[in-house]
Amino acid sequence: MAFDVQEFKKEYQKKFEELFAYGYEAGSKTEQYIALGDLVRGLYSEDWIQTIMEYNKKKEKQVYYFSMEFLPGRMLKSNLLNMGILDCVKQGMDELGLDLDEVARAEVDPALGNGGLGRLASCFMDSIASTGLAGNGNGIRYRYGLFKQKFINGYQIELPENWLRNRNVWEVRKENKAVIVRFGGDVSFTQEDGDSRLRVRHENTRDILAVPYDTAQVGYNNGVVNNLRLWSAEIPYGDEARFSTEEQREEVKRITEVLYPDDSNYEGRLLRVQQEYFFSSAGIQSIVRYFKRLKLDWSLFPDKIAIHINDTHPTLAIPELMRILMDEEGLTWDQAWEITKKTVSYTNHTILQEAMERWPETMIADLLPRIYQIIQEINRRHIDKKTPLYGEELSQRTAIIANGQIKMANLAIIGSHSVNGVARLHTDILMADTLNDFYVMYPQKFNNKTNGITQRRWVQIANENLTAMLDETIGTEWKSNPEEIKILKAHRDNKNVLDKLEQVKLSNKERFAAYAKNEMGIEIDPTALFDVQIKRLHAYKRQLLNVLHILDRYLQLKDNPNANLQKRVFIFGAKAAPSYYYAKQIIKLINSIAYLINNDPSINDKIKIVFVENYGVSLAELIIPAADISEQISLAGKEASGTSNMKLMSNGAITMATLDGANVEIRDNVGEDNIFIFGLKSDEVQEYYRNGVYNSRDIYDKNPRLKRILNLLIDGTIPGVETEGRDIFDSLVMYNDEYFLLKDFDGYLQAQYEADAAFSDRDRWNRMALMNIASSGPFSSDYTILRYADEIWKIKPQS
Ligand code: 6GP
Repeated sequence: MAFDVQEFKKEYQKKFEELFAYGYEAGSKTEQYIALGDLVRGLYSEDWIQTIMEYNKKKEKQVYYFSMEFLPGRMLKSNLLNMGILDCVKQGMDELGLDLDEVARAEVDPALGNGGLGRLASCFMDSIASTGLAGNGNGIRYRYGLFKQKFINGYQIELPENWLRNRNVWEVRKENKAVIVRFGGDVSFTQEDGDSRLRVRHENTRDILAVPYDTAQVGYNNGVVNNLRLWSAEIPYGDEARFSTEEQREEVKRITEVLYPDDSNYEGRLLRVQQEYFFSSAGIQSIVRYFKRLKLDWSLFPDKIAIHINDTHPTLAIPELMRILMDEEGLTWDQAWEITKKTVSYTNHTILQEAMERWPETMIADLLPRIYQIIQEINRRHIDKKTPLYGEELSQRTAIIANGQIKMANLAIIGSHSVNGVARLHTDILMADTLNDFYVMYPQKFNNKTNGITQRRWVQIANENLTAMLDETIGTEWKSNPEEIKILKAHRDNKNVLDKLEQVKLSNKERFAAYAKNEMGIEIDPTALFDVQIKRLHAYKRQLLNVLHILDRYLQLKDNPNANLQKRVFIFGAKAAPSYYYAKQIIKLINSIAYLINNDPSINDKIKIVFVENYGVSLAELIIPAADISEQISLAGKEASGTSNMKLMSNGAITMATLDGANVEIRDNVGEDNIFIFGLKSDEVQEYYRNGVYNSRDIYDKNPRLKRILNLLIDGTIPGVETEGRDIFDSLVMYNDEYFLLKDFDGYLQAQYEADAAFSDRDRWNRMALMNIASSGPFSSDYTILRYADEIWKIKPQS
């Protein structure tokens, strides 16, 4: 985008005065940010309109990415970067006496997702626009995002996150595109004289208005501006009388009021299914409305539209599309079914049973009577068709409805043409185990799409120092073609380059150290090894294994204050689901250990623990560039992919990993010498589960070193964790350690010692970091998205 600094300064001053009626110098940071955001939105608006018009004119096939969660992070700098005006605006702001970074921090980070799944959706939106694909997002405009986390006395406290408090400059309310979503009511069938068709009558429904708020998704230097559409629930115009009591009005608003704060445990709540149907139905209605404008035969629907459902949360899009095609557009069951299956594709993000969505049949029957009938019919036909082919038993195991429950994954698989996992190992487990019954029936539906991340946000924006160093060393091609970063490998033995890399890392660590000091009052040494574990708190992710390692070091230093141990800073960021009691106990434990160790003078700063509050996208951007070690230590087979592993690698952290999720592929790319691998493998874990011979109590009894560490949890050494320490001890020792921490402990320690040794050899470590950066290109979400486009959605980048 052509733009010069002088012009920008003039425009900015004008915009500010227009909005606030005084000079920008006197404005607050928030006002200065709003003026800039407003200006930027104006700058891409023409491309936005143009992009959509082009798609319509060319009747381009478009993909609609349905996701209950999006975690975009702050959008200002990302938009400026993608528009190609970041440097210009930075300079202009500077000349106006403003610091762009400071102004950018006034943007509230929209936390409309829980973790990996939501952030993946946002990386994908960026990559879809940046690779020039015709794609749209479809989701929910939650009034409150994921809770804000505070620690009080070491315990997690959840506060509401009112992210819209200062106005959202990026969204555009599109009242004229609103649709009605209907709940409840009575379904009957009528047949007019001379009409061969049975007509569906759906009356006495509770009607809710779905109003879309659109946000531009700006592509990287390509003029493409796609759309992310988030729906908000409102009372239909002119229908106020039917919602006369406060209670009734609240009920409507409640649908899009708050994001469910759990990403691993599924709760069958009525409000959640209302949310799911609400945005699925609104999205499908707006797609059908668009398709009808093209004036094409219905059979061409799958040639113009691809609908992707991100996990099972939007699965009701399947029966909803069936309903509209049959009840409203008059297609037959067979026609509608053919279209639906060819249009929809589904990604699975977890094999954890507790995360698999199931709804009570009665709930769906009451809330969505017509949808319920359609699901029943899909199920009936499925069983009828498959029983003769696969026998009663297998067919029944794949039923959508069983024991009074509706299984959403089964509906998603049966009603779509593609089912993908998110890393090679994960997909293998789906096919061989979790979804094996379906794999037997539909082998051609299954495929893998290993996750990716956008280096635009995670390197270019988060790590400006590294970006500058890369540009200087290998040129700028890597920015538009991430694979090209592999050229860096040629410099692996160049001492000058390795030293520069070390400097970059050090300055990022200094930046984080300043944050720790100012925000948390913790002093850390930027030359220490920064050991980072940032992700949701969950037992399978094994933050506790990290804790056991810290306690081992603590004991060594207590025994011998001069023990020759690498100085380390352990950095944690993690939210626990509010109802996940055990995860919250682990948070309390880590905070208590941090208090104990950080304040113990005999430890002499050889261990510091920093548990940041309210971890999210913005904090990730601060922590990831500062990391030396990336902890990816989930029990093998449990983490579907992981994506922080990719972000950390791209920033030169060395992965400490089990062979789980995408770690396996990271190892393949980076090579054994540039990663630390330990622990049980997925098939070994499976074997233990099958034969049931694991006995953690036995390990505790026979391993004195581990026993001594575990006893710290219950002997009063750690202050204030009487209950937590006991419960956690019991889970590991008495209740047989579900996630095999004790089994993997020795291997983990060994790997950590190797890391210490490697870190003390500066050239060796820097070379490892370089090799990680140089091998990270294939994990760009641009490539992931191009594979989705080519193999699942059948759409091509625009020229
Ligand atoms: C997560 C997986 O746990 C993580 O391994 C993966 O990288 C990420 O999805 C993106 O694919 N799953 C979820 O966040 C989730 O809610 C239902 O699954």
